[in-house]
Amino acid sequence: MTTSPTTSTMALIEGHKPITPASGIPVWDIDPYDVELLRDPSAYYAKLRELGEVVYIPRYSVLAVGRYEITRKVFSDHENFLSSRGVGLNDFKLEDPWRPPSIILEVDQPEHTRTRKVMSRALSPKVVKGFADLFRETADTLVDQLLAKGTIEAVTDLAEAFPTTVFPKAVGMKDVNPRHLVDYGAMVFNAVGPDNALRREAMSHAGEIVPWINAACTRDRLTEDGLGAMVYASAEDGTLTEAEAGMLVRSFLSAGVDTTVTGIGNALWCLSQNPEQWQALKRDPSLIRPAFEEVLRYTSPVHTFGRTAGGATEIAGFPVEEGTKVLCVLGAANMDPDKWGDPEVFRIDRKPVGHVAFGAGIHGCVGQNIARGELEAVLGALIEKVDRIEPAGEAVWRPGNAIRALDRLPITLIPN
Ligand code: OVM
Repeated sequence: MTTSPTTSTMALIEGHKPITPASGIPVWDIDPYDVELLRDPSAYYAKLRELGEVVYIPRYSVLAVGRYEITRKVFSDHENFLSSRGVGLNDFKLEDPWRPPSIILEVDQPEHTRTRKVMSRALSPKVVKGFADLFRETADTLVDQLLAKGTIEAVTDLAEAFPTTVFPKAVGMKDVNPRHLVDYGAMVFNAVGPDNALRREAMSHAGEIVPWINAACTRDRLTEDGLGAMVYASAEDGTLTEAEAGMLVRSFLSAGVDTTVTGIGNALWCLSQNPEQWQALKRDPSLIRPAFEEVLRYTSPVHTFGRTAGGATEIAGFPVEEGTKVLCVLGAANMDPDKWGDPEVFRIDRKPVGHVAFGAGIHGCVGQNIARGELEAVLGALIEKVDRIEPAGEAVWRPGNAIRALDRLPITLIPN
């Protein structure tokens, strides 16, 4: 007897159910996780937007969106497009994820609200303001040291050095290992992609790093005065269990390091490539925050995150079947000329309200205030002490399944 395959017997593609796309959806034979594409995604972004509101990518049997309005709509539609089945290619309903799911990122309503409240209180503007002196003093010291060197490798010397110094202090970590924090970020963000060389290389460190991270999140490894203690205080008042508090501290370590490292590196790249914008920033420090928003729009540190259709739904009028993975290409949306007019121009006074670099909707980055606080400190120290930032060699991008970061950025800092 022959039977048509059912979900339970059918082979999965990258841990999710292969789909039959609705007729009329453009089919695009591309690998969006190809390393060359990831090093320079602009042509991919443009073609993705050009092909249609939504496209089907047979290589991974997924849909993808990249035009601004539809990307924002799908990404923030938490009722139809779930996070609990994973924000990468693996469908957590069909295959066990590589680690216990995050209880804020990888959950839906109503569970999400409870953990989100705890994290947004810990990362509130008021709390972040309390870190302003730590951030600025650290940035001043670091920039002074780097000015003494002159020519630096900005990725390691500044972009990695700053967050791996201040973030563990802000969280109140007793265990310090900058390398492990950076490598864990690489695991977390490459894990949302396919089982390619990038994911495998990142995961090859898991045996050493995962136990270290998990141990660093327990109450006895945290000081009494940091963000970690604030989360554990919610275990005291009955909002969370102690195990859940540990899981939320893990979320700090997952999402708080690689992202800000990338934000700083990308900001230095933008400013070293656009000296007139650097000079404009020096003339008008009130543009520090808008400049960072423009860096986020222009470089989209998190370039792609996914969602999973929880039931039969639609995108732009096309039927979408239950279990469909949808790649939301935030980097493409942030460069959509229909939204931004001249997206290829880096302008620190653009004030790109509505960019999706921090996502959108109920899952929008809960750490965006602290990210802005870190960048304000770094850029503030730089404009005060540095006259010019000059390229000192070739900038090299590092391909990532979710993050677009520099691998090397040689620059020379010329003092005032
Ligand atoms: C988490 C988390 C949150 C945001 C991003 C992220 C994939 C992880 O809660 O672990 O990176």
